[in-house]
Amino acid sequence: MTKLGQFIVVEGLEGAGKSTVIKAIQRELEAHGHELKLTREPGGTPMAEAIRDCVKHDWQDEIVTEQTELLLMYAARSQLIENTIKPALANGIWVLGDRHDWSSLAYQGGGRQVNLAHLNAIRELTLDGFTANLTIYLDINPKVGLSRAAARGELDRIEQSGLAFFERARETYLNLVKNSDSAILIDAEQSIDKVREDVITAVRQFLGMTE
Ligand code: Z5A
Repeated sequence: MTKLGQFIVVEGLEGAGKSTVIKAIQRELEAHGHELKLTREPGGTPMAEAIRDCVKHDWQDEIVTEQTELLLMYAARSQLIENTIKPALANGIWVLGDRHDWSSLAYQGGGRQVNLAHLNAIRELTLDGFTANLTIYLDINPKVGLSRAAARGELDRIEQSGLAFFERARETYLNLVKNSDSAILIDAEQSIDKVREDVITAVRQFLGMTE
């Protein structure tokens, strides 16, 4: 029988260094002989990528309501889970995700402060208990993260949400890590090399538990 793949997710605010550490994790997992599928959220299937364009776009005079933003995030997630993540895991392929459900809890739940009962109802509908095996949360002060993101060019619609929004999102992430036994916090304000080193140590520990 094929051994199931594992789902590892990297989470964090903008500029935390997710893209940077994902490359290092990819190398590590492949060196251990795991076939790997990379995903990003929102996105990762043709339809979910179209939703990503839609949700990041600045619609100028048309207000994107909190409800629309929330529903689009979970619509994209449902497409990705059912079409890509679950089939990969069932075939023994590991999945490495750039963001997943915690992003919605942090940004829509914490940042936008959407009604939590509604958020949980949509989560239940979409996820039905599906969850990552390991979440690596890169913790960064939003001022530092946003200045890194801004140095790369113009900020997108969500990135323009203001500091208080990102402070609430960070607070939510910190609570999620505190209450999870499958997540690890990495200090993302350290040098890139030290962040990479800490992340690889965490991944090796996880590999030790699964191999
Ligand atoms: N979103 C949401 O609201 N709800 C949801 O459910 C989901 C997402 C799934 C996705 O945009 C947006 O959607 C995101 C959350 C929202 N928006 N906001 N705001 P994205 O995928 O385009 O953006 P991102 O995920 O935030 O990616 P990012 O800004 O590229 O961040 P990153 O991948 O963590 O950072 P990076 O590209 O690795 O590094 C950024 C820069 O910092 C780069 O120049 C690096 O060289 C530099 N860097 C990285 N690490 C360091 C260290 N340690 N020191 C110094 N410099 C560093």
